Amino acid sequence: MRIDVITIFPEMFAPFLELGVLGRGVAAGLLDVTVHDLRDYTDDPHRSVDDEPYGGGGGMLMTAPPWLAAVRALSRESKPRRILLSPQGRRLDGERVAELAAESHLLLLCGRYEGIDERVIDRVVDEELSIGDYVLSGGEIAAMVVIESVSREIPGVVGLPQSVERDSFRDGLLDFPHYTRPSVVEGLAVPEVLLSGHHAEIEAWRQRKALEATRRKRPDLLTERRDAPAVGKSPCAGLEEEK
Ligand code: 4GX
Repeated sequence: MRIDVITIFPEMFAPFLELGVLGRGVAAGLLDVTVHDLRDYTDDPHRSVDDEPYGGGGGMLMTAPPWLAAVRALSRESKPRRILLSPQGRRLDGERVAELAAESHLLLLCGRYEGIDERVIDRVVDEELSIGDYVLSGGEIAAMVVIESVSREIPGVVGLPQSVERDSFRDGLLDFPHYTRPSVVEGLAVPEVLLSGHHAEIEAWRQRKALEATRRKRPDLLTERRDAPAVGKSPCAGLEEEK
């Protein structure tokens, strides 16, 4: 997959693209991420990208011409899905992440200031995407969230496929609790079943704990599931009430 990013702060992306799981995926050529400086697409000596809003109101807006030039320049060889990170966008979730991972080319637009001239959205944006209902100072961190979550869906990026399958949300449930050495921490022992070597019992315990955790911490996930079982036949039915 090819991903291009447009930003006035390309330096923000360097360690993010070099380190960890994503760094390995990039180094292995499983995804090809290029970060572009919006100012390279200006044509004035000051390389300016902002101006005052028509109608007043204070703050600054990003002007349209550099964005139009940058997006068109990066859409030459292939037609990318052009995504503006914005609190006005549709909210990102695991389903959208999987859909985006099926694209061959993404172009992520990272705005700053009070936003971008609306005509950029009219002309060269396919969709607006939000990572959540809070306000960031720019789209860069949101773009990193998109890149990291999407890259994990590309085969080979995450080491063991079973790590991806087991992750939270994969089957619509939160993760079960995990334990490693030492076997006792401040008087808290590892649950006996995990030391038993009974793989079927361990699997059943993990499934039950995942359901319990979901019901306690994120009950909305159980009612929102598209394949949610009918009321009364819920996977949580019969679970002991816990504090
Ligand atoms: N999920 N922001 C973008 C500037 C801006 C505003 C409007 C384009 C249009 C955000 C979020 C987010 C803050 C990034 C405002 N650019 N992005 N920025 N939440 O809060 O994605």
